This record gives sequence, structure tokens and C-alpha cells, in this order.
Amino acid sequence: MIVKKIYGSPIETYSVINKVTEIKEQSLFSELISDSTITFKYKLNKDDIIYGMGETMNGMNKRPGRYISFNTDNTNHHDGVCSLYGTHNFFIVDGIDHFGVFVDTPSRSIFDFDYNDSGIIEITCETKDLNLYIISGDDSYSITKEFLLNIGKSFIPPLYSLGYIQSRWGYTNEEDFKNVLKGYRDLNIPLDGICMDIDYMDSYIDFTVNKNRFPDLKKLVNDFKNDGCHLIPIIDAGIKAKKGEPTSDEGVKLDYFCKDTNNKLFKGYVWPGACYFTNFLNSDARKWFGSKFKNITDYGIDGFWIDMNEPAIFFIKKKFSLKNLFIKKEKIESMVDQSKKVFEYKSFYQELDGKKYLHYDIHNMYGHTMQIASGEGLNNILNTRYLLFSRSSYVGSHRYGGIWTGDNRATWNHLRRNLTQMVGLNMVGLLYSGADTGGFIGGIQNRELLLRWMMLSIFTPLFRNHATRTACKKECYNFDKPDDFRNIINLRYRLIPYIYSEYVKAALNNDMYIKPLSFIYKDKDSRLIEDQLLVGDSIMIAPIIDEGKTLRDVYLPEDMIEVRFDGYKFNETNVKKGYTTLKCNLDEVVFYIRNNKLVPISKLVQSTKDIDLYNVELLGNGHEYKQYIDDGYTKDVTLNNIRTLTK
Ligand code: MIG
Repeated sequence: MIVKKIYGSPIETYSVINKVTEIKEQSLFSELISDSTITFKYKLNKDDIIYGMGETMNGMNKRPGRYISFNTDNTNHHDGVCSLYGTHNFFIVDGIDHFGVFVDTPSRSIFDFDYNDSGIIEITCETKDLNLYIISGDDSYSITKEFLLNIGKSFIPPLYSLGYIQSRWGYTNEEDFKNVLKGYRDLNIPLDGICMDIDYMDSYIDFTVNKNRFPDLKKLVNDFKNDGCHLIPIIDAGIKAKKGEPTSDEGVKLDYFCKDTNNKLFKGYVWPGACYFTNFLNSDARKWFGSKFKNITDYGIDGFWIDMNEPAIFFIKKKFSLKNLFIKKEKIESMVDQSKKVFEYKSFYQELDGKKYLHYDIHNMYGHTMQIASGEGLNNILNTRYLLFSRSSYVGSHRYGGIWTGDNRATWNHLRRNLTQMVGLNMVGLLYSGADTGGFIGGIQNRELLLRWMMLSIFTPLFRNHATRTACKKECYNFDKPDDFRNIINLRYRLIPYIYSEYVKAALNNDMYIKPLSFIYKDKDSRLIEDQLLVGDSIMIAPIIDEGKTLRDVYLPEDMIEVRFDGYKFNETNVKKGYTTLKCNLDEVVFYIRNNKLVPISKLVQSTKDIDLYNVELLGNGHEYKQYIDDGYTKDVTLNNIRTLTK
């Protein structure tokens, strides 16, 4: 059951979509209301585990920790960093008591979970207008499902989005993209997409294409699609402020941009130089922004990623030249440390129905509202499903697209965090998510790390290898013995019938696609496992996420089948419940199939274009599998498209 208590007059955040029973008083937390804040406190029991908080750092168990909801472009994050790109204030206390809480506020708020051994939960909200949702249920899984039911169904991407995607900031022209595709095709390593980063645009202006670099983008897109590869361009939040630029002129004329404290157009500097920021609170502005995607979909494009939408602002007074950005280190740091952007965020307003909101007070829903605008726009423009993933998000963003977890690093801890973040993200319906596989930042080529990371990422719906322009080369064909990369990606493609089916079933049933063990298994050990995941209903994974290791302990809550894949063949072995040692070298991949379950697999293909979802083999010792199946692109996605396979 879910109930809510309303404090003050909260703004619509487009997170909970069902009508929820209102309560006048709540007794779960003690409340302390000051002039400008509300604080909620709850005394924890010794063994309580806390799940949730979406994208945040630290383990699956969020206790102990401090999490500050204040969407931040932090390129230097690590455990202990309190704010990342999204705000997902949903958590569950799992112990003697069992309950879920969603603090629905777009303002800055601090979540202290047994922080400094306090033994309590202490939540401080910096504005007093909010909805507090309390969800009761028997266990963490049913509480999560109740929550998911109330925030609506997850976005369902087109089939190609489940293929492997290569990306790098620095692919500049047609030639670069052709070389990437050729690099993969020549080595028979499957690939379904290449992301276009900001250099495809004309002077970083949204909804434009640089004609010198891409003389015939329509042809390129079409040729690539015929070869099973989709180009996926980026769109940034800031719109270059320049007279004569159509988007800029239109937005000014229609009054869709944010205003500063003097009621003049607000300008912040990002890649294009001075930018305007769309007031996404206004539904007409959202519609307008969404319709702009047509400039790019007209080239045949049907997928996008949206960036810098916290929004990231380098500075608001023209203090530095963007040309020097990568030369003057101290300047870069002051620009990119977005957690210190209080002044910038207090310098502009957003308007809704004639009411002005200081951006700072509603900061955490900026990326979310850009995601809504983009998703709705693409849905209106295209006859088939679109691909969309955002950097910034809020609870509710999952209905319009997915996310990637931002600028991580080529470190083993970031690989571990990719695994733990998937739990929090799935708890808020962000099923189409994943990290920059191999790490966004990282100068030295680390073959082992990339291989191990891929062994995890093949199970996350978004499977993208992305890196910054100063990072080492990370395309698989740039490494020694590319066969090892091919083996792993081959497994991904063979699993696509399963991944697609489990994904769509999870979306249609308001369910999670990735779960922690404890959401299914009630034993003590399952509660403590932080480095294994359940992927869909049939698979458990236990990837090796430590440097130099080929062995690890795996906990099996029940008898399972170990599946070892060498790139071509599957080798199934029964393993008994309890602890076991897994050996996995770099030229093979291992995963587990739960007892009495099945996994449909396809033949080997080079892209999803050639996958035949109707023609699958079954792994595992189950007898029946419910396969979701359609053409991968229709918008008509219903539970009617399920067929039963038997073994
Ligand atoms: O200021 O577009 O997180 O994925 O490659 C950096 C360039 C802007 C940040 C994104 C990253 C992307 C990069 N962007």
C-alpha cells in the first residue's frame, strides 16, 4: 500500500502518476520543521539494510552513507561523493520493520543513513514543499513493485538498442564513423550503434549538423542502417544564444527560455559559448523543444542521448575562453566542479503558469523535464520506437528513456559501482541503463579491465563503450587478441532473445529487470551479497570485478547450472547450492541459470538486424519459458505478444 503526506504546496514533478491516498499525519518519522527546512528522523535497528537511492555511489546497501540530492556534473566521482547526475529519493528499510519512502522534492536534500554511526536516518529537505510517500509491503521486492506500479511503465527501446554500441568523444567526421564500423565488421565483432558526440554539430549548436564533416548525412545513416548500424547523436541542454540561429531566435520569440533575476534572458556558458536554457516547466516549451528533433530525425536517425542537463554550466560571466579549457587546469576544475554551482543556479528562474521558481529550488527536475520533452517529441515524430538515454534524471524519467551513469573512470571500483548502481536504478524503473564500459576517463589502455567490464555490461540493457577524447583508444579492434572481446560480445548477441524478452516483460509488468539476490532469496547470505545480480527471471551473474583475478567465490542460493561460453559453444554444468569457487579466464564468460528456468538464445549474428527471435534454442533445466516477441520496433507492445516455449 502507498500513501502520501503533502507538505506545503509542492510543484508537479511527473514522478508518481497514480492517484495516491492522502494522509494528514504520519508517525514513521519524527518531523522537525524550521523556517526553511524540514527534517525527518527515524531510528534504525542494528541489522537494517537500506536499498535504493537510484544512481548513487557506495554499495547496494546504502548504509552507512550520505547522499545529497543535487544533480551534479561531477567528472571526478568516487565512493564518498554525495551527488551525481540524477535524483532518485526512493529507499527501502529492510529489517525488522519493512517500508519504502519516496521524498518527492526537486530541491536539494540530504539523506544521512547511519552517517557517522548516528544509528538513525536523517533527511533534511531544503524547501518545505514536498510529497512524502510511504509504501508498506511484506518485503523489499513487493514494496519496490508497488512503487513501480505507481510511477508508471518503463520506456521500451527499439531492438537495436540492445546491441553493442561504440562511442568516443572525438569521432569528428564521416571518415571516423566509417572506420569504426569497418574496424568491427572486419573482425566480425558484432555492433549495432555508434554514438555521435558534440563534434557532429555545427559549432555545438543543437539540432544542426556540420555540413563539411558530414556532406551527406542522410546517405551515411542509410548506408549504416543497411549494414545494421545506427548512428546515435547527442543533444545538449544549452542552446547557443545567437541572433540568426533558428532555434535560438524561435525560443526567444516564443519566450521559452529561462530569465535571470532582472527578468532578462539568462545566459550560461557551455560548449557552444553563451547559451539559453529552455524552461522545461512550460509544457508548450517542452513540445517546442521536442519538435526540434525532427531536424535530425529527417536524416533517418531514430536514437539520441541527451547530455549536460543537470544543467551543467561552466560559468555565467565570460571569464575564460573556451579555447583554453584543456590547457588551464585550475580553470577547468572551477568550471567543472558543478557541486559548487550555487551562485549560477540561484541566478535564474523558471516559470510555470505565471509563477516564478528560483531554478535552485527545483534544480533536480531539469534533466527529467528535458527527458520528457525529448521522449514525447520523438514519440510524436517517429512511427517506430525511439532510443533515448539521458545523463540527468529524476524519478519518472524512466517512462521516457533510460540513462547512462555519466563520467566514470577506468578503475576497478567504477566497475564494481556499475554493478551496484544497477540495483538502485532498476528500483526506480530505469531499466534501460548502463555505464561507460571500460571507463570514460582513463589514459592507459587496460585490456583486462575492459574485458572484465564487458563481462558485466553484456547483461545491462545499455551496453556502450564510451570514452573521453583524451582517454586511450578503447575500441575492441585496437587491442591485442581481439578474439577475447569478440567472445564476450558474441554472448551478448546470443542472449538478446532473452534480454529483450525479460526487459519487455519487466517493463510491462512494472517490474525490475536486474535485482539483488535478496529480493528473491530469503536466506541470510543472499542478504549480504553485494557482487552478484539476478538478471531477468532466469539468470544470475557473478562477474570478476577485481584486478588480476581469475578466481572468485560465488554464492548459490539454490542449485544452478553454470554456463561457460567460449565465444561459440555453451557448456552447461550442474552446481550445488552453497559457496563455490568460480574460475573464469579472459577468453571465456560464465553465468548461471536458476534451477527450473530456461534461457532462449539466438544464432550468432553481426547485428540485431539479422536476429531471428522466433528461432531460438533453450538453455537450462526448466520446462517452460514465456517469451515476449515482436518485430522489435512496433509501438504496439502488449502482453499479448507472449508465446510459451517448452523443453
Ligand atoms: O563537458 O560531449 O558525460 O559522455 O562525451 C563534457 C562531451 C560533455 C559529458 C558527457 C560525456 C560526453 C562529453 N560531455
